Parts: sequence; structure tokens; C-alpha cells
Amino acid sequence: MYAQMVDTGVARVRSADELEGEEAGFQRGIDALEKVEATDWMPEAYRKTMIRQISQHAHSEIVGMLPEGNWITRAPSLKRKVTLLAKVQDEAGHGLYLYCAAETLDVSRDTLLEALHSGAAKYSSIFNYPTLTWADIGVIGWLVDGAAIINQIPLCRCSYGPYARAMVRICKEESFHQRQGFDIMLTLCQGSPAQKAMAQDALNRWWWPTVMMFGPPDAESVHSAQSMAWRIKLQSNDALRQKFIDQTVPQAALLGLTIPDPALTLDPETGHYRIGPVDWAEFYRVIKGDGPCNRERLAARVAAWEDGAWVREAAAAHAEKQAARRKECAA
Ligand code: FAQ
Repeated sequence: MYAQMVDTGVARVRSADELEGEEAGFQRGIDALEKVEATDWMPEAYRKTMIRQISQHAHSEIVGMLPEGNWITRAPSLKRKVTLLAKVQDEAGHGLYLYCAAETLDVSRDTLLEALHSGAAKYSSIFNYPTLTWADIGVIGWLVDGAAIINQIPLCRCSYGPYARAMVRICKEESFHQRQGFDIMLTLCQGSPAQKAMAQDALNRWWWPTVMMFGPPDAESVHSAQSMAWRIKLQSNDALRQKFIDQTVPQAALLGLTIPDPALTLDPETGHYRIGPVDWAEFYRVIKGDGPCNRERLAARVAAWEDGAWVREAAAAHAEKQAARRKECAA
């Protein structure tokens, strides 16, 4: 379950001297920071890698709607409800741009969704954790969207044009999401002792899963070397993780919250925060389908797909009718 590991046919990263013909030209274009467009020639392994990453990203956006969607009816005020509703709707929009970007690579949306619903495709590990209190909604915006922005800003400059362009708008929207999360946390932390305790509890549960969101350590990251050579990834998993930690620790201090890591220290030489050991066994368990909510999330996605069948049928019937009318008018 959830094992995607698409075989791209790339056994190792080949140097520029080892490449020939179209492949050498392709790599020269990448090295010259040219964008790859859908109609350009590309190595099959590049196409497969892009489909894998963009579709995993799209699946993450729509599965990511579930933990937050859960709280729309329970948001503590009308303002919070409207804001959360808009945020969850934005995530659906991100899914849409990303599925469209993936479709430019000659794969149908139905195929991608089938892979998600059968459990063959991955989505971000972070969305397999439960949202137990309102503070979890604050933490998702603050930490999860915060991490997503750090990961996605370099993607705005990645080599595949349709993905890079989709990321520009997504990043702008994510920055609102991050601020709404921080605003919820600020309100809770300035509230009653019970509210502050709720905020701390949410941070305790979400900190390590968010640290893991950036993917395995560089030494264990199977795709990084080739994806960096193709400028799909501009920074490594560990470099982005470090950026997130350095940015977030002072924000927690401002909120008056404690990062749940007794080993956390500021390295005076480098100016970077050092964290304690990450439980990578937990990460691998979650991405293999055995996290706290994997089964629940997948069941909710499949049910949403099945419940929406009539909408897809109605849209297809409408499109057919419109096309027939246009044909009649043209005749
Ligand atoms: N979860 O060799 P690497 C969001 C897998 S959007 C699950 O390092 P790569 C917005 C990886 O797929 C969040 N699986 O892989 C939002 C590979 O398995 P495979 C999603 C993970 O691709 C906020 C294996 O481990 N963002 O949050 C994870 O070079 C709030 C080996 O790993 C993106 O998708 C993980 N965390 O680097 C929505 C960004 N990490 O495929 C709602 C685009 C790794 O061979 C509410 N993606 N794996 O079976 C990327 O930047 C990259 O794909 C990485 C992974 C960095 C995630």
C-alpha cells in the first residue's frame, strides 16, 4: 500500500560528458536555466519523475483538505469559519492547478486519481495525523503551510515550466494560510491558560511530523541527486528542513511556546538551530500506509469521489450538449 517508487529507469546520475544527442541538449538547456515546456523533447525518466512529484503534490493538496475540513463546522467564530472555508477551498484550487500541470505530461487525471484511490500513489505524510482540537488548525497553518512555503518557493524556479508557474500562485496563497494559522496561535497564546495549554499540546503533536514533511535525510533520499541535476529540486531535503527550523524556533518563542525537543540548541558557530534525533521509523511507517489516519483519509477520498459521480456525469452531459449546439450553429 502507498508504495509508489516509480521506476524512472535512472540507475545513477550521469555526468554531462556521458550524455549524447537529445539528452545532452536537454541537459544543456537545464544548465542554462531554460524552462522545459510540455511540447519540448524530454527524457522519459524526466517525464516520469515530474508526473510522480506533481501528482503526489496534487494528491497532498486535496487530501490536506480533510483534516481542516473537519473543523469548518466547529470553528469558534463566524470570522474563523469563513477564513477556514476559504483556505480549504484554496487547497482544492491548488490541487486543480497541479493536476492540470501533471496532465501536460500526457497522463490523464483519471489515471492519477485511480492511483491515489487504490493506495498506489503517495501524498504528504503530514496529512495522516488527526486534528484533535481547534489549536491543531492554528498549528497546521503556522507549521504545515510554513513548511510547504519553504519547500515550494524554490519550486517556482524549477525546470518544468507548467509546474513552476503553478507554484507562483500557490505560494502567494500559502503565505495567507500561514498567517491565518499564526494568528490563531497568537490568539490562543494570549488567551486563557487552558487555551495556551491547548496551543502547546498541538505544537507537541505536530512538531516532529512537520520536521519529517521535508522528506528523508539527504543520505537516504533516493531521488534527490537526479532531481537536483534536472533542477526539479533546487535545495536538498535537509537544507529546506534546516531553513524551516531556523525560521520557526524564534516564532515559537514569540508565542511563548516550547518546541518539544529537549536537545534543541543554537549552534553559535553556524547560527543554526540543531535538533535532536528524528524518529525516521515513524516517517517510513506513515508513508507505507500505517500512520494514525491513513486508512481514514483514503476512505474519505474514495467516498468523496464516489459521491461526486453524478456531478461529473452532469458536467460531461452539459459539455456534450454545448458541443452539439455549437455544431448545429456552425452547420
Ligand atoms: N510524505 O527521494 P525523496 C502542502 C517519499 S503540500 C510522503 O527525498 P523526492 C500544502 C518520496 O515520494 C505538501 N512521502 O523524494 C497544504 C519518495 O517515495 P517514492 C506536499 C514522502 O520526491 C498545507 C521517498 O519518500 N508538498 O502541505 C515524503 O525527491 C496545508 C524518497 O524521498 C509537495 O509535494 C513525505 N513528506 O522529495 C495543503 C512538494 N517525503 O515517490 C493543505 C513537492 C518523501 O519514490 C493544508 N514535492 N517522500 O515512492 C517535493 O518537494 C518532493 O517530492 C519531496 C520529496 C521533498 C516531498
